[in-house]
Amino acid sequence: MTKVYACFCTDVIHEGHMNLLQEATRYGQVIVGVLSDSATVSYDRFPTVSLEERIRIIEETGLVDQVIVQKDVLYDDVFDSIHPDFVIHGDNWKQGPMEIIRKNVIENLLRTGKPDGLIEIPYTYNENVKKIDNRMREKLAMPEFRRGRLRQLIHMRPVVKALEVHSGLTGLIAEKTVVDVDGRLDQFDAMWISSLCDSTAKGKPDIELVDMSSRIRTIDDVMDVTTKPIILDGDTGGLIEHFRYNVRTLERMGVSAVIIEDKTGLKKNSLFGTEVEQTQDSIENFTAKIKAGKEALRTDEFMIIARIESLILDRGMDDALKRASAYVEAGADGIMIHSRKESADEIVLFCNEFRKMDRYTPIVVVPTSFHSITEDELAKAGANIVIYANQLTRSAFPAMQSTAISLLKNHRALEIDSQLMPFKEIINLIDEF
Ligand code: SPV
Ligand code: MG
Repeated sequence: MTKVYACFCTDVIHEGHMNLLQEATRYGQVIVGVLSDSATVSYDRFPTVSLEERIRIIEETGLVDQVIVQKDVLYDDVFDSIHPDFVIHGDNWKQGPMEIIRKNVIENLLRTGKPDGLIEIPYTYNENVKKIDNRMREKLAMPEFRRGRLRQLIHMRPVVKALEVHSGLTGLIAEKTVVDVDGRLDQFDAMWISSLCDSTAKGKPDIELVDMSSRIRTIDDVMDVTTKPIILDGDTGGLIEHFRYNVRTLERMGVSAVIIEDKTGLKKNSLFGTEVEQTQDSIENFTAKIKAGKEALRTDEFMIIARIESLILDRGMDDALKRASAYVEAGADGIMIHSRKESADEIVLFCNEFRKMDRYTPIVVVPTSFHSITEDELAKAGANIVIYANQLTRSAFPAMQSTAISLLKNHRALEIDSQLMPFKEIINLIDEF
């Protein structure tokens, strides 16, 4: 019998899906592939219901002969296993990132001798569908749904990629940027609220001067318009007595992790290294801080990640590894190892050595100065989270400065205009409810 195939990555069935399935039944036996969790996360948003539930809602439409799990956003495996005669999809995939999926389907249809096998039907996007879409996004943004997702992503992604954000707008860039590279779709998994960039955005130095109330304000701005998990750069974590309260607040807000660094006294940014005076905390005090934070938690979702500054402060690999063991022993849910060398050698060595003693505790790295190593190479070394900690701020600042210079030099806006994004495009980023 003729087979018609459709891939679904939805958590809710609406009239648009029903129309598509009705149409599919006209062509033959209907097979639906429900996109797996990890494939969904790689190109769309995090599912709000389980894979089993997503399969169940498709079966309940009564219009489908068979449901399978599609493990990749591209259709090669589907063609090899199911041999569909037709693929049906809404015409919304003709533009934007989904274009490469459409191209992949067309290539597969040609490869399997079905050049007329593509059925595209007008995509349904009315007020009701928009409302359902918004509701799913709002659910993902709720603290109880957002908080645990970092832990989940660590198991679902080869490496979790976090982008620095310090405002609603930068949050939207992290949330919505999707690219196709070499025929695959990719996007950021999480957001990093950097102390350096949050301070810089306020024109202040990165010395814990921007206090927790202000950092919370930034988190709130970001949370208001995004759904992805948030990792907060918690500086030194401050006094143990304060850290307890702050952990409780962050957990309640739906932040997924806080990373605290083992420094004490006046904190300076790590990229200054030993050029400025910086004091590393004692293992004893820092482990007490980790323990106090862990005791304050009310869920097992929130992560307290301990950041080791031994390589930054030229204290050596042995010191870094000794601290890593002590911090994990104290309850740290992850280890961040930092370096300001251009070569990633010491980071890779740390990861390799740490993995010999600990196979599972997540490792976080921040490839700012060792920027030529790729995410794949870091993942192979044993890293689980890669944070792009300041690149958005460093690209925005020179762009804004050159605009200011051009306006002053030319006494008008004409000369710079071709470099500027039309406001309409910026507005498109912003959701209206
Ligand atoms: C930050 O982004 O504020 C960090 C990472 O702490 S670094 O600037 O590299 O120290
Ligand atoms: Mg910082």
